[in-house]
Amino acid sequence: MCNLNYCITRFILSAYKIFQLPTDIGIEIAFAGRSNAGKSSAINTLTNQKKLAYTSKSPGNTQSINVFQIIEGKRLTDLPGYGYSIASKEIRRTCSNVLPKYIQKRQSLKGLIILMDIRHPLTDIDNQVIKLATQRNIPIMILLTKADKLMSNAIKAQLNMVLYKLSFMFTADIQVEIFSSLKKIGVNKLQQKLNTWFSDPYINQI
Ligand SMILES: Nc1nc2c(ncn2[C@@H]2O[C@H](COP(=O)(O)OP(=O)(O)O)[C@@H](O)[C@H]2O)c(=O)[nH]1
Ligand SMILES: [Mg+2]
Repeated sequence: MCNLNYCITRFILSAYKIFQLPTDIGIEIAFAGRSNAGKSSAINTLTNQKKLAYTSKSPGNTQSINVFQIIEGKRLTDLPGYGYSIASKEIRRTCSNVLPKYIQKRQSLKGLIILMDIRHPLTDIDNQVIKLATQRNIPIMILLTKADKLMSNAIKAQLNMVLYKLSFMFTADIQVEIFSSLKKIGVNKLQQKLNTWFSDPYINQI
């Protein structure tokens, strides 16, 4: 297993359409979740960089796929937040299909991190995203974010509830971890998972 140094990750580009993405080779791991779930914060925490992925208190204003490169051929993507959006109708119209298209078509997509606020996990749209990824056998890890907002008993209850629901909704083996960018909880688990996905020997690497 390769242990990548995520601290050297740098921003490459923002894509509003699939064709604007980098050439579809190598390995890409995507971060998905509702607006405000904590995607950008998780990428910043993972890479130990304060402003790499833009974090915002106003939800719904990241409508592009933001692409980051760790090293040549190994990338992270911050997908558009779903759920609710304050973006203009124009932006919504042009972007509404980007997320499902990306999950269904992107060949270099080899793993999906789905972030959910631990207080509001498994919304209908989260479940649709899980379904799309499992249809292509894309491995999934769920991070229950903002765990610092709950006491430990409530954290355990939410974790068990999510595992229970997943077990009868999906046959795929989905790892679920608690996470907090604020308290740095679950960061090692996330790194380990990414290291495994990035070192898959069956994937042609450039
Ligand atoms: N308490 C707490 N707040 C967080 C955490 N992660 C993110 N946030 C806050 O949640 C809001 C949305 O975070 P952001 O990373 O921009 O979410 P995104 O829309 O999914 O990219 C921001 O105000 C963050 O400061 C966390 O682990 N704990
Ligand atoms: Mg964001």
